[in-house]
Amino acid sequence: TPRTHYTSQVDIEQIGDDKVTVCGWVHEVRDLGGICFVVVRDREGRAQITLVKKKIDKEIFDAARKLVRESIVAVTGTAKPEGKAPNGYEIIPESIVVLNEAESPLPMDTTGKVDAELDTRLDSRFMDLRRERTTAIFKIRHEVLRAVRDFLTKDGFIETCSPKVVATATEGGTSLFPITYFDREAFLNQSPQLFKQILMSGGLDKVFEIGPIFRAEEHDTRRHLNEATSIDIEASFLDHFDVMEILENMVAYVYEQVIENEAASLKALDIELSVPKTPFMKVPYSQAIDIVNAESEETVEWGGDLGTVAEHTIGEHVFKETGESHYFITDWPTEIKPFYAMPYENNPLISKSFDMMHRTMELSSGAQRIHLHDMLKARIESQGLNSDGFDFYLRAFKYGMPPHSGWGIGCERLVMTMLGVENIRDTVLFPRDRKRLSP
Ligand code: ATP
Ligand code: AMO
Repeated sequence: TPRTHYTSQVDIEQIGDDKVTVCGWVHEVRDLGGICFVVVRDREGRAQITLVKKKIDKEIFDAARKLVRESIVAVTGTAKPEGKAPNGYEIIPESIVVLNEAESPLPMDTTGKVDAELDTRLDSRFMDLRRERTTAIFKIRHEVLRAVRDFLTKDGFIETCSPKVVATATEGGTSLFPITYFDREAFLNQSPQLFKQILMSGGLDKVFEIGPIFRAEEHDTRRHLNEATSIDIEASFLDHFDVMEILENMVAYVYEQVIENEAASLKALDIELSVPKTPFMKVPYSQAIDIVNAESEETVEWGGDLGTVAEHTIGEHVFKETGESHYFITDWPTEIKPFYAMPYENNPLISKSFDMMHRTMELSSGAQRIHLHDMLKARIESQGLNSDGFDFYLRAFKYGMPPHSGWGIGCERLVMTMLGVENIRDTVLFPRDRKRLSP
């Protein structure tokens, strides 16, 4: 019995008396004696199957009453208008084929009536995905990535893939996962950073990548994963201001597209989304620490990193001033940014780097990069790294490397802040954290 329609696609006026077949899960069986309602659920919604005892074949009626919740069925019949049913129609079945019966009791509730713990839901992700809210998050995540690809492709970016098994670290601060690569030590990549820069020497000019990054974060927070999805760009002949503009426009476009194409999912999550206003406010680092020192209990000296309290203080300050959640912190001290960030010519203590922030957390980091070989090598060494390990990278800077800039933004954090999701794990199908290695 091939499916003819998703439950949301059954359009009575168009279909008339033609037969329809919907396939899905038995969401609910309501047996009222003389009448039996079976609700079948698929990815796009639900359909009511109505069986009136007096009007229908006894065999079908008896079989319908005995359907086990969450079993897989294919229902063929004719659709009739019914105002009280989901999507405004009901199906009078001719046949109900059970393709696979579910065991009971179920490992968790899928009706949304009982609020299961995150851990329970993640342990039974296959069941959790049957909840409307969970499906909605992943439909929106799909739309976010689709819109990102669309935006960057239209802007002339080429999608590339970099290796995930690598020999070097790129981002100070977080540690690497070591792996055995035949008889050598290797690591899971923290970022496509070095590879996207090498591609600038190759002349691809503007590239992007959407792929996994691995970070051995020891701590267990609501906003860190050990495997995350990074959206990265790198572009030649552009400076940090140019790529900040690309970033803010991309974020605004992604919001617009989600509003336009995922209205039903937003509704299921009870979210009214508005598009962030561009350009985002730019707060230089020195001003950011003044805000922290004036408006919070914390003191940050020039050159210090910004912790959670600091980020929140600045976020609230910006929100009060602009009514917007997104902003940039620019001109960071060179020493607390990775070696590849370009220092300002007239004041090398600060760099052409930025973080793009949401009121609640960091969303993205980026910079104009050092494109000069000797300067880059010196920066690597001054950060206490052995430049020999970076030979494969440094070579690309010797024979014609254009000036370039780029950024990386975490897909999960983008979705999380957009939807106000409390825990980042809710935006990943199978999250990897300190404790979780399966499913
Ligand atoms: P009813 O009383 O008809 O059972 P309700 O009014 O209590 O429904 P609804 O918001 O209509 O509640 O939906 C109930 C649950 O059905 C949702 O919370 C969700 O778990 C599930 N559901 C609905 N549509 C889908 C879908 N497309 N995919 C997965 N689950 C769904
Ligand atoms: P950074 O280390 O700031 O920059 O990472 C960029 C963005 O990736 C996301 N992210 C994470 N999300 C969830 N869990 C994690 N453990 C995690 N780590 C990072 C965040 C973060 O802002 N190479 C630079 C980018 C560049 O300069 O182009 C980099 O990796 O949203």
